[in-house]
Amino acid sequence: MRLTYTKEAQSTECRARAATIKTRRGEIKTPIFMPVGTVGSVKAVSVEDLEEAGAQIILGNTYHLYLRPGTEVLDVFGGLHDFMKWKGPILTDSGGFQFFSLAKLTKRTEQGVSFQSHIDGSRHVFTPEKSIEVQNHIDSDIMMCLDECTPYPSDFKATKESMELTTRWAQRCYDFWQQETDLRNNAFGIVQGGMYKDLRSASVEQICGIDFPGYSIGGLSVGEPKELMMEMGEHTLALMPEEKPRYIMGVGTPSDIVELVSMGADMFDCVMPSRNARNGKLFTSEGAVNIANARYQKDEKPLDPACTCYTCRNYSRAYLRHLFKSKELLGSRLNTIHNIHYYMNLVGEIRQAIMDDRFMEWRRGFYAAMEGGIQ
Ligand code: PRF
Ligand code: ZN
Repeated sequence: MRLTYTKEAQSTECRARAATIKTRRGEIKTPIFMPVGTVGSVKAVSVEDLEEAGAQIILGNTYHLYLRPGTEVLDVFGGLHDFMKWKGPILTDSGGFQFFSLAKLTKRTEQGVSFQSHIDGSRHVFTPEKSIEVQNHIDSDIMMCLDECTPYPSDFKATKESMELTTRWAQRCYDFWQQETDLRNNAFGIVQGGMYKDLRSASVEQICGIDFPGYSIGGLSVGEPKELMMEMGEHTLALMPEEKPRYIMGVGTPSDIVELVSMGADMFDCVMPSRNARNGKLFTSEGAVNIANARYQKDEKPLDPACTCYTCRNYSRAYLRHLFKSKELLGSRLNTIHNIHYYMNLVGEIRQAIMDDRFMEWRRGFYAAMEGGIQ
């Protein structure tokens, strides 16, 4: 089933918008944050924890799931959903990004990418067609095209060549999806173009010229200064179609999300809430907290008095600090529950503010509450 995107509100002060995306596995209310479940688990938490935190759609990684457990195991369960027991929509990244960050001896040709597994050193080849084929076995509701995330910094010529390769691969992904699958799931194109506005414009023209049900922006938050990321994001978002979802890959901090929503973005994913949780870095309505800090040793208050998550309803800062200092596994779980709840609550508040056309006012309050400690 091809997903539908129905806009429900448009801010009169900025480009922020709220919508409902309908997939065959349920609705997604945007703007949305998607927790990252790389290998078929959002690290440290259960599907029930995710549901209680308000997650609507989660992310999986084709590179990881292909290497382990592999499509033969997933086929026994008819895909990832029944394997991990998550009933809602799943989006899978194509592998394009992970090859370059994780795999060894990566070699890219026109045909695709050959790489060595980071797990056992075995050699594999991924083509655009193969990536969609594997994602079709995973049975993710949204499959991403194989792309090349251009490193930062890269010169104009290298960025242009890389961006044009991503376009050719996107067309091959589209053709395979249309001709070799039953179209029960959706494929999204990925815009690249590095830090060059004319290449971003050209990429939008090429990628959004292919009739995907949605589009994403890749190649941001790869080491560039924040202002440059925002400049590229704003430029690119403004050129993308109005009537389809816009997804920013691998971004970002709470304030990144607030800013990119104001520029017209709908979907986000990032390991930040889950990874930071395991490192004791917790997001609160008053700014970031490092739970290891000695000031919390005897603190009986909940982590964030304004938070309604399971962790904040039941436990003290002192206990969370103790679990973290003792490297207890429960600490990772409780911290992850809180941080994911924080992100889901953040996008929920943003959405409500857009629906009420008071997003800019809400944004001022969001920054004021941080007391200068912007996160
Ligand atoms: N491409 C893909 N996945 C990604 C990225 C990308 O450029 C990024 C960059 N922020 C994160 N994840 N396929
Ligand atoms: Zn909480």
